[in-house]
Amino acid sequence: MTILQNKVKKRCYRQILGDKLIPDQNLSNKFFNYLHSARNILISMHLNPDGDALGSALAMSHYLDSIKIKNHIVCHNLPHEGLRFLPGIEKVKTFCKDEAFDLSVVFDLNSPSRLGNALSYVQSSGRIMIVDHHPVEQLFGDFRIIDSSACATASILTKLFQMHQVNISTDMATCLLTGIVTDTGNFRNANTTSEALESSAYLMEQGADLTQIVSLTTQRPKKGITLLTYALEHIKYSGSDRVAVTNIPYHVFKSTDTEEFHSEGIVNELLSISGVEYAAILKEVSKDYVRVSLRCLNGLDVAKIAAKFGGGGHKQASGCIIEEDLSTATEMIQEEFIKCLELSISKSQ
Ligand SMILES: [Mn+2]
Repeated sequence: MTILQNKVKKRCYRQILGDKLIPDQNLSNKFFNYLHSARNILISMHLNPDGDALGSALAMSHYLDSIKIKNHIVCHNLPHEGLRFLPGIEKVKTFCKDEAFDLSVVFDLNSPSRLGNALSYVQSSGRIMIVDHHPVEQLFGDFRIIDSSACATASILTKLFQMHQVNISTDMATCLLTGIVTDTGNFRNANTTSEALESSAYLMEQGADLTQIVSLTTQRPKKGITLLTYALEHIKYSGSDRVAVTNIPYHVFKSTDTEEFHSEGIVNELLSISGVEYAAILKEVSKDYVRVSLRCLNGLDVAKIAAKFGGGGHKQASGCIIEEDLSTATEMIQEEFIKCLELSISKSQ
């Protein structure tokens, strides 16, 4: 009985996928033509790489290895501890001695400024291809596949592989599914569309272990719990408790011997508080500036606030940097949230 059910399910997924393959076949053909005619490919992504950027980059590298095309992965930062389980992660470097790349493929990037030190490598290559799902901030590259309705860059890449009938290995599937899992917040964020689930189901069929990926990407190191405790103890509520903002000062990072990545995901805990619509965490990772992560409920928009401070991202999850002291920056964000609340009240009246 169970076996029969599994069979039915599998066939069903393939049918759905067969009907809904986007981007179109033309784009996909071009994409693979460019890849296959290159001899030495540079793979890159945005700085402070997340699961989606790294997952997509590594899946591409595994694919190129399988068809014997030389490739290198260069990123401004090395992957943080929480993502070191990804197969092939040791390939990610912050520099590359290699020279002439005839092609760069850049993932999860909507502005060249977010390449950091990898920009010069990318610019020196013959052709630049971009695969991304963010709203474009600054047009970049010679050939772009951008779908801002996609839950993750990894999900666009999964579709491209499917359209080209690429044999997705277990390692590739693990990398791609990690991208989808992390960008959808374990299938909880508003971008968890039926397509996100279809792609994920397909990747599980190719051997990706969802349970293991979720547990590896959500586990916090002990040090991270110290930061979480601090952040939760210092939440400031405003706007009739519809706004929750917290911050972590520089001295707390120092005294707990932690880095920014240890605080990842804390902002989501703030948004999980019942009644809270807008949430932010401000991290004084350097004495010179404060890094801000913004979140809001579905239907609201924090990307606008991030843009005011020169940042960007998605409507429900954005970030920016503020060059002020921690308390001033915290007040500035609280004020922006209150303005948003007031605007929504006046609109509804
Ligand atoms: Mn992404």
